[in-house]
Amino acid sequence: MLCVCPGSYDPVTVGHIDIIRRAARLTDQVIVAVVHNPGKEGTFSIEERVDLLSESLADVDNVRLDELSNGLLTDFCRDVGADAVVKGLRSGTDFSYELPMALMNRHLTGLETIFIPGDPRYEHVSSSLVKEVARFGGDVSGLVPGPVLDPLLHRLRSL
Ligand code: COD
Repeated sequence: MLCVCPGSYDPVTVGHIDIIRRAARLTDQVIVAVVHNPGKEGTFSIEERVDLLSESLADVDNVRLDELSNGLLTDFCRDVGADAVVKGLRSGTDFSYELPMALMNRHLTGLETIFIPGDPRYEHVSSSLVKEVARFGGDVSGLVPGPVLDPLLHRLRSL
């Protein structure tokens, strides 16, 4: 089975990594698709996000990285031959956000979405909160993978 884990990953957090690693244990191959949101200026470029993910997942054999710019996830999944999308759920709020997308993707091409419950240890972890805490000097070590910490602090200092 081939699954796609799509997201903004700006930057990748320990919550994302937990879901991707668990998806990789359940399936033959995982493609992590870094999605470019045309309406949103990112903290990291798509290429930088791919590099940080790649370093953070270097020990997982059946994961590869790809980019999705300006297109539908359903088209991307059809092109790579994916069987399903895998998403992490932290809370009911995540579910309310994710369910309409899952239903729309199924409506468009029949693409199924598999939800994995997030590890409660990372329930409070999101890319946006990590950036906010780091920007104001809070300790975010342990919330992002090792390879992300220095580039994140460096980038936020230069903004
Ligand atoms: N624990 C568990 N799961 C987590 C955690 C955590 N701490 N943090 C994040 N996650 C999960 C999220 O719930 C999500 O499933 C995934 O990780 C990625 O999260 P983000 O925040 O990096 O990415 P999003 O939510 O911005 O990604 C949205 C997409 C880019 C996937 C979506 O907009 C999309 O599919 N866009 C492509 C265009 C398209 O097809 N649009 C129509 C959709 S119907």
